[in-house]
Amino acid sequence: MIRKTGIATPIAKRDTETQSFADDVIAGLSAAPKRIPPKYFYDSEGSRLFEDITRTPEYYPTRSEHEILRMQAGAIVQHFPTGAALVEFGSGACIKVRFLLDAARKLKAYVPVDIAGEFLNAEAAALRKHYPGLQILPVVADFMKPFALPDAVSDLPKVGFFPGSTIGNFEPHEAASFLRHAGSILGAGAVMIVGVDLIKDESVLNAAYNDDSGVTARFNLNLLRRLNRELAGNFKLDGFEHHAFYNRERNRIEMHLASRARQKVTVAGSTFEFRAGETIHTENSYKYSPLSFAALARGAGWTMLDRWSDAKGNFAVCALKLQ
Ligand code: SAH
Ligand code: AVI
Repeated sequence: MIRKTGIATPIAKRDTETQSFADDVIAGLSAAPKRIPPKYFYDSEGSRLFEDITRTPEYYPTRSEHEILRMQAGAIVQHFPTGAALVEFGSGACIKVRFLLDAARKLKAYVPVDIAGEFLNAEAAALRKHYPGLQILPVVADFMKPFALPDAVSDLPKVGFFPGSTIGNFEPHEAASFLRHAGSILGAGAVMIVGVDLIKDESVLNAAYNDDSGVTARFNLNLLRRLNRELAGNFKLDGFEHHAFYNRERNRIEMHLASRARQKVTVAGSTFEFRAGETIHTENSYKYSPLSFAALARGAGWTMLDRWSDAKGNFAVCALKLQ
């Protein structure tokens, strides 16, 4: 950061959510290399753009996970206790859960948890029409922080659902702390169903995050729009470009926004200088082997009960049990 503008900030009274967004952005853009946490992709437009990504021909994870859930829903729900509440972390458009809701007739409640509140409430309302007998109790929360489940499910056994390989967007140590935290939210004896993207040919991975239609680039650049709108930023959208590549040493896709020229940008009342080519690191998407994921889960207190893959071996859905 090169200076504080000293303006009594254009965001007259920041609510706590906006304040922690501003704090994270100032801390991330003051760091070297610059970074912003990926959870900030998901304003309503970002959530819609993510859904568009899942429909691109290059983005295989969603199709692979759908194939597994379609073929194996019956086997997966065998692990659910009768009368359980299903708690989904990062539920997005609540599409994948329908495979489980259709197969698990004896669920008492579904609790979708997501940071994108407006999108979550709209998707939960749409789901209620399809499952009139099921209690659908959305919770708007950052799932990395402590949050409470609705009172209506406190006495029910819990099953966690964390699809999409969203776990890959954490650093491995954060993934382990998330799993521990999820265990304490779900309680003793809990089962959790987790989607994990697998290590594979680099050309497949690079294509999935560099689709020809440019949707992933729009998803990445939408973060700058959000910074301009919510934190009084003055990012020029054509001043940055989408970069995504597989880092084979660390088994992760990295997404960045690269500055096309030397420039200064003001956001959240602070000004930051960019060199030409300098990037903001916006996301990691870690890929695991079945063994490396089982080891990570074990270290966080979960035993792998079962695992299913799609026919191409692109993706895995894992059933974990709290030790
Ligand atoms: N589960 C869906 C959506 C995946 S996109 C699928 O598999 O297709 C990732 C989702 O996680 C988004 O809906 C995003 O809003 C949510 N998310 C990301 N970080 C989050 C956080 N820290 N707390 C709560 N939700 C988060
Ligand atoms: C939500 N998450 C698992 C996606 C991923 O693949 O890491 C987000 C995404 N980023 C770019 N394309 C999709």
